Amino acid sequence: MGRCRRPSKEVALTTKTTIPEEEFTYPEGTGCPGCGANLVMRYLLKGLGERTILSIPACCWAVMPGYWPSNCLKVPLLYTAFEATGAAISGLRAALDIKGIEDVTVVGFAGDGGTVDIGLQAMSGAAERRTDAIYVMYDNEAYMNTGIQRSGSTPWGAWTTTTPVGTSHGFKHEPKKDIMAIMQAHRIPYSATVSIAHPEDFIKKVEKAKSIKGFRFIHAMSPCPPGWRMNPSHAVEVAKLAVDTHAFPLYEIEEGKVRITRKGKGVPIKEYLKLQGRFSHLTEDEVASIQMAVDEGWKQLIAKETSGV
Ligand SMILES: Cc1ncc(C[n+]2csc(CCOP(=O)(O)OP(=O)(O)O)c2C)c(N)n1
Ligand code: SF4
Ligand SMILES: [Mg+2]
Repeated sequence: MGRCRRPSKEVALTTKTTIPEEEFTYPEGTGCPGCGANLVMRYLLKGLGERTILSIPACCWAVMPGYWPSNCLKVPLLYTAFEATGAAISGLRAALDIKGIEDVTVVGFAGDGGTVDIGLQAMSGAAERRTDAIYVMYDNEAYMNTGIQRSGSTPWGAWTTTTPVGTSHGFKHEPKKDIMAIMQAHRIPYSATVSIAHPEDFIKKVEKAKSIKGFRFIHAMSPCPPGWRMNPSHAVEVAKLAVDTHAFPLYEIEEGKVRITRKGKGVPIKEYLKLQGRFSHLTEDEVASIQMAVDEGWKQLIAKETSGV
């Protein structure tokens, strides 16, 4: 088995873009077709460059780099236990500091389960200690690697294998945890939401995060075709609709100040939901209640931007 290789013929870009051309991932990872997490890693590393060390806990991305000696990442990677990303990046930073290495960015890269649930305490400790690192949560809204179990980040109304439709409990009845608010409560210097449908906004935020010292947090929406029961070719379209419907608004919080970076078109939420089989059981009334919750969330975000906090 050889090392993964990028095809020799590069596709020429015809439109002008600020996206750096250099790649720090190879395309032959073992992710599913249409995996949003693949693009999250690709854009993240374009923004950070090769002086980066990753730490990844148990999750899909623990498998996706490939089997040794293959490796689809051009940067060093330290695997860690499911709950330990915050501790692992604290240790990496301390080791680099002892060696006097200042130009390397330490990155924790974990799924939603490994962040909002099992990894929350380690991450909270690292944030509270102001560990100089970037923590990226790729959010596919369930425990995908082990078979689509619900997480604290699964949205209200979604089917998962542990919230099966047609039983007495039915689909997920609890709302998604607001991880951005949790991180804001830690008073970290920078946090941002990013989308694979808006790579320029994504990479700009990563570059900004890289330029800031202390604990930075990136929340990346990450469509998952098998888990979301959708066509793999719809991954970027679904990510775009998440922004346009305000289901996943794009914004950043710098030193406590909220700034929305993309207003979205206010498309009805049903357009986002209807491309995903995990929501296909919902009644019109249930879709209407999701619309109300999304509208309320958007109103609150605008109010935070206007008030400056
Ligand atoms: C302590 C511990 N509990 C459970 C597991 C099994 N496990 C491995 S990956 C995973 C799911 C991870 O979910 P998430 O963090 O959302 O990442 P995703 O798989 O969705 O990419 C689980 C439950 C484990 N490795 N360690
Ligand atoms: S299960 Fe989902 S997140 Fe995991 S590799 Fe496949 S598409 Fe990506
Ligand atoms: Mg997940």
